[in-house]
Amino acid sequence: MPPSDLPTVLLTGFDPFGGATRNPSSEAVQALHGATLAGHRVQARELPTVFGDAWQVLHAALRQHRPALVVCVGQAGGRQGLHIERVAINLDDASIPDNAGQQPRDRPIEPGAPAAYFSSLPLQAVVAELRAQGLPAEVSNSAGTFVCNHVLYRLMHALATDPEWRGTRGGFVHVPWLPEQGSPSLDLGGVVRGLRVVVEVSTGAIGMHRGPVEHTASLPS
Ligand code: PCA
Repeated sequence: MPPSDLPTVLLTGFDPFGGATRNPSSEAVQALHGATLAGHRVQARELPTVFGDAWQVLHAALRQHRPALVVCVGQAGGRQGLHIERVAINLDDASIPDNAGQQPRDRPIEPGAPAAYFSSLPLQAVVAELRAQGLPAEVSNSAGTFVCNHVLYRLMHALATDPEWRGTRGGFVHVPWLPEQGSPSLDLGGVVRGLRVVVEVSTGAIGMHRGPVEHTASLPS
């Protein structure tokens, strides 16, 4: 099968924010752009670290590529290992300005929509496989209240409510600083290896025997 006939995996990272000059999330997904992974073709995109705009770029990429799997990736300085996010909450509350100078406080993302959505990645299986391959990883119960949570919420809201995306899996991975950014850290090679595992497990290619698939229902509003 020529590569263009393969189902697509969409990976996104963010541009540097908060005065940083690098963001490992974007560098790692770009390293996988064009790869064939677990029978899927990888498309990578950089999202701006900007409330609203980040979702516009992701939504356009969804419409262009119609992926079977979407994994958004962001940097979470101070965290150790790969954090596979379980949930996004319906709240923007920024402790620093985004890259457009916006700093929403205590603001719902989608007024009237559910309080939260769960990721539809097989969280426990992903973490088990990452650890089996020597990479530090855990399930995280908070993606924060900055742009990463905003993007995960809007992604999962779209996947849950728009019949166009029925059957598409989505989720979010936070990655640590690079060694030159601070400690704890993970080098770029480790992040890239980790994302490959996330895709392989989430597409069912490996490791599903290691843990249950999480259910995907949203919480009641
Ligand atoms: N991390 C931020 C936004 C962009 C990024 O890489 C976050 O955790 O919200």
